[in-house]
Amino acid sequence: MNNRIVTLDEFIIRRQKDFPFASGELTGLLRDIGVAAKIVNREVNKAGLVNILGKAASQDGNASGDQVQKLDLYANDKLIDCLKNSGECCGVASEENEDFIPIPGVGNKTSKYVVVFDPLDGSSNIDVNVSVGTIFGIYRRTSDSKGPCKLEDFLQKGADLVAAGYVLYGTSTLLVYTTGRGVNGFTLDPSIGEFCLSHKDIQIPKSGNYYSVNQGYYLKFDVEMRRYIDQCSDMNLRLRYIGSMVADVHRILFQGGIFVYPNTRKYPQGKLRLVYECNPLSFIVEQAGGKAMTVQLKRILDLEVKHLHQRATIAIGSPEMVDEMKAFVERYSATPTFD
Ligand code: P6P
Repeated sequence: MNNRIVTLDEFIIRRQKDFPFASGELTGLLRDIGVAAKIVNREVNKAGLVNILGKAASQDGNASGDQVQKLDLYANDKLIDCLKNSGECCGVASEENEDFIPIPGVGNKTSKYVVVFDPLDGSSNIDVNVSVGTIFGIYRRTSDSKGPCKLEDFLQKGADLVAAGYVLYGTSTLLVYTTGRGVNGFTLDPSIGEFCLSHKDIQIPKSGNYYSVNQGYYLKFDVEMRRYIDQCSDMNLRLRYIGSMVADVHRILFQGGIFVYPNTRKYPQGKLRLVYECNPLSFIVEQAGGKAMTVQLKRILDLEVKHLHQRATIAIGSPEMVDEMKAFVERYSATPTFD
């Protein structure tokens, strides 16, 4: 077997040939995100040694009301800096910022991409050394390229993503991404400071033995979701829930299973954010052969995006298991559902 090292940079450049009209901007953008991931990884790995653990000074939380961790803000700043310096992106939207951030062009160069990201998803786990992750999505801007980016550039459906990926800071640091031609994974080799191709053409198992849901909210779910979760338990599936969506979905991408975050009284629209959690991860999982829909049976990537921090319910994972969940909702739902 050819075990020659293929770095992320080399792979991205090689894949650029797949896009006959590629001008190299997307390539540059993906490489810059890789650099940001290495910088964030360095701090995540030594978070306990420097004063970036714990809660940030600002007590008012972020746009989603979550308590902000110091490392969240560090990761956010580093991603924004890298994307600003890349010259390949004309704006970013982050979970940590209420509004999008226009990035002025360098010279008379006008970039044609915008980037959405959750800089450090699952950050409540940081202080207890549990895996956290960065999630990103890339859109081609729709606004007039002569001016600054506009809100419309960020409110595109997930189906219009040109690329999406995540970085999982776990026992090793893994970057997984897609540009719509399959999903590939790269493990960071600290000895050479490069992400190296480690998981080529990832395909999600058609079914699996894991289900991932916050069982603590069971009684707060609608009856059809409770019945579906009962069925998972009756089938002796194994419950795995870390409270970090990137880590939970990553397990399912590699080993099969389903991750579900239904609506509850506290989160009637669902808790997870559509723009920078559900859409990018759904693009990746669909590209790997999986499915992702709301628990109201709408395909995640087809959802209208009305505002940056919009929430959604989600059931994502192995195609056969998402279909089973769909069958449950159709059978038990109090109100008939129509496609
Ligand atoms: P709960 C982390 O805050 C996050 O956004 C996702 O990464 C994770 O899946 C979910 O929220 C956990 O939410 O309500 O189960 O603690």
